[in-house]
Amino acid sequence: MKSLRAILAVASMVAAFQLPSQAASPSDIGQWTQPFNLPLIGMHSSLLPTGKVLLYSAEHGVPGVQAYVLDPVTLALTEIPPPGDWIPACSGHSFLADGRLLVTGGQIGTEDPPLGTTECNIFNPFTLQWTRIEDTRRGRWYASNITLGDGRIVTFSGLDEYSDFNPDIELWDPKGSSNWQLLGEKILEYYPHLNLLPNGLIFRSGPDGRTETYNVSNDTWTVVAYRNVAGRFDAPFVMLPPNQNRFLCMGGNDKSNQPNGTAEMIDLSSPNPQWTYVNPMHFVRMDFNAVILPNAKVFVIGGRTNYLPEAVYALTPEMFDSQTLTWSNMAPHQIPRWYHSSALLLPDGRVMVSGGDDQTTGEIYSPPYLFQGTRPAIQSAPNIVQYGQKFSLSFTSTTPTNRVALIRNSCVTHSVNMEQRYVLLADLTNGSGTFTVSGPATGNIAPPGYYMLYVINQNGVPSVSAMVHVLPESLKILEARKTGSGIQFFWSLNFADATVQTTASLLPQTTWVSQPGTPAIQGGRYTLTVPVTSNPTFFRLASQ
Ligand SMILES: [Cu+2]
Repeated sequence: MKSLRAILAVASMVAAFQLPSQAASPSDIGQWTQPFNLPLIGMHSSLLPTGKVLLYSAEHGVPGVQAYVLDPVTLALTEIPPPGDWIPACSGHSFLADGRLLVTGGQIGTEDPPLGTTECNIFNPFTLQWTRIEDTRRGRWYASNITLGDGRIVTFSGLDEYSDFNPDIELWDPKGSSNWQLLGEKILEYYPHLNLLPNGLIFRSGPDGRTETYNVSNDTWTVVAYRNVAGRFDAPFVMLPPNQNRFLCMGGNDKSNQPNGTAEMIDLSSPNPQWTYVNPMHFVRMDFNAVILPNAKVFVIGGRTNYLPEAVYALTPEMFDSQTLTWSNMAPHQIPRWYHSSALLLPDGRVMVSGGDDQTTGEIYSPPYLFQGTRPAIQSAPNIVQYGQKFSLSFTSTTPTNRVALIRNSCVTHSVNMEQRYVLLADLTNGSGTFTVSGPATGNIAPPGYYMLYVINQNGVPSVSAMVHVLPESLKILEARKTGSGIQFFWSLNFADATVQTTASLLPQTTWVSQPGTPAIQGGRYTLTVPVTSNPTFFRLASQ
């Protein structure tokens, strides 16, 4: 505690130094809420399909293991204890197509050097339950997950149960019966920086300087280019919107624990892709986060500007303009957000940051666009968006041209956001109205799962988003079986949030009643048995 007080004293000096020299308005630099208390440090943050945030952690400020679901609007908390003695801190995670979060590994005890567990669990955001799945072959502490275009998940790297690097590349198939399937072996640094490319290859852009693609179908790695800065450990990476072939890396350290502030970009669609420097950040940073905003800018938040002999914190976030490639300082936050902090975009366009070792608080940031006039408002959007299929979207906007974009729900830890992805759908003219928009062409452009659908006006002001479910197929009952007590329905694995509804007659139209019960998974499909109380009764599936 003594050293922590010293650190906080330094931090407050830094805060004073970093304040903008002249009073800037929220429409230029945004605005923070007051910090609010949390019962844990926000080491792992995942935006759920319900718009709530799953937070979990262990030690580093609060003894033991903690997991909570936070409503980012009311700040209400629901405790969701992880099962058994599983410690999910320092795990890997990514979303399944049905909105459940698959978590690989974590920690065994509090050993140093750390030991990785083989245990894996799935969190269901609709029932708020953890379910254990197959263990990985070896332990994974600091592993990265990635969701493929067909909804399968691959996990890479981490330390195993003996504290050795785990070379296994393993695949989990929600329809499979032989999980985890070993795809290949390669020693990779902790928390590899992975993005799915539109061509289906995985691009690994760090944290070390050899950047390369991985082909899941034939276990082939191909070097793309070497970065100018070899080591960008403890730093985020971004697939730079709106083009899914441009990548941005910034800050980090080369394992010397001295951070840098440089930034580099690569365009994989060029004939000979090379990393080139762009303008550096105004602050050197390590242990920070990068959040893609609906206006296609990148918000960089937190980190340390110095490590030894005394940690110094960056309290001034920066905004990267993906068009002009320039950085601007934004409003400072109050609490140091460093190692074990996390930040993610909320459905209303704000950004939540929480954690950092010993920091049991969160703060929510309203970017400048929330002070720049009337926001577009979505009047109707579909629940389900299918690949290559047109859908109808109604909204109001005060500007003639408007953009429609999807941003995939984030899950982030240790500076690494394993899901963050911006999908441009349309640039529309004619202001307000009802428009026909096409869904993403393929799963490699938008892996199946939940996304925030935003309408962004020509000044970069976004609507509140609509949560949409991007899928290859629509919601339908696949099979119904008569049982002793009623009818057992089966539907596609993609719909964890579906419920069976009944009605007594279709004409005249009567109320649909949701049937009680939690769907079970059986043979790779969801199922629920509904008692038949009247005859005739009509059935349908409904999703949130
Ligand atoms: Cu850690």
